Amino acid sequence: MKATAVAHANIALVKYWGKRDEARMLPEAASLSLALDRLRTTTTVELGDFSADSFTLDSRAEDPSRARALLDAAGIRQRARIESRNEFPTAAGLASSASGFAALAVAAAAAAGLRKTPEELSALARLGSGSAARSVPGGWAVWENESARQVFSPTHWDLRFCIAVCADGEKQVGSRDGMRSTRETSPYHGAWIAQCRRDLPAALHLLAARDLPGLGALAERNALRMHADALAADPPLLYWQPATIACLQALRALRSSGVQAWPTIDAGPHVVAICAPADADAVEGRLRSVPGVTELLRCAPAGGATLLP
Ligand code: 2P0
Repeated sequence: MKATAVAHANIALVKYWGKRDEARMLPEAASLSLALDRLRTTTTVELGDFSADSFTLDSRAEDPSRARALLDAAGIRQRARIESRNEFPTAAGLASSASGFAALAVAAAAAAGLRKTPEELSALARLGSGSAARSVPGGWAVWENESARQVFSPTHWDLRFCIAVCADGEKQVGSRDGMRSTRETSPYHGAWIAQCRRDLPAALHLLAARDLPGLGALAERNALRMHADALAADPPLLYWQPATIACLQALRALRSSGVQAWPTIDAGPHVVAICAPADADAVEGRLRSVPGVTELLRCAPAGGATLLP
């Protein structure tokens, strides 16, 4: 009746920005991501005869309706008491919904005594948040339809992801509304989706070959094209802060001095620099000196969602 699971958020190198089916939470194009060790969420689900569902995130009460939709989809009718803890700054807008819904799916199924395959758990997590589908298998994961699958293990390639936190506070437009508005109003959206379909096979090839300059440059282009699509929405979606652009310039300058590091940016202001472990000190040192960067978080590859004993 009670279970606890841990999951890691992920960063996409080929991003998901647009649904082909909103009700079923299916993406227009496939995406590729890596789970990150320090972006960890622990969620406990207790099922019982409570008067109502409750959901706390870092001890603050939150609306349980998205969690309830996931439980309903799993056939769980009992009321749930859900407690979730993030080991990273949620307020800074790092992608906590991916790790949160992945941990919730795994913990809820276990609490209800349901036997589900990894694919079924990934599909369940997707109903909470699309990117959560990729946090269930963890490692390098591809999500195309109902569920995501791991395509390379976290040990395939020892990389570092240095997250430069570029603003405090929640972002103004959430991903769900942002991608809907972009899909409906951006004249570039068709080109963005077509590009993602070309980027995925190329990225998998570069990933198999552990080609950092190739994959890093692809990830930077993919992220900037996603933002170009969002910038072209009506009303425009501008997720960046001055520090975001300063980080992009800093990484460009680092590369011209021989340090190999490439940026990616989700639907928010933070910059995630991809580099080899040997270069992580130099990358972090440079990003830390950028005005407006408030925090740096160095992450390594992580695995999938797991149940705690
Ligand atoms: C990604 N993002 O691939 C992209 C890149 C943000 C930018 O997945 O509506 O929270 O719950 O499916 O998964 C964030 O979107 O949106 C996201 P919903 P989600 O990581």
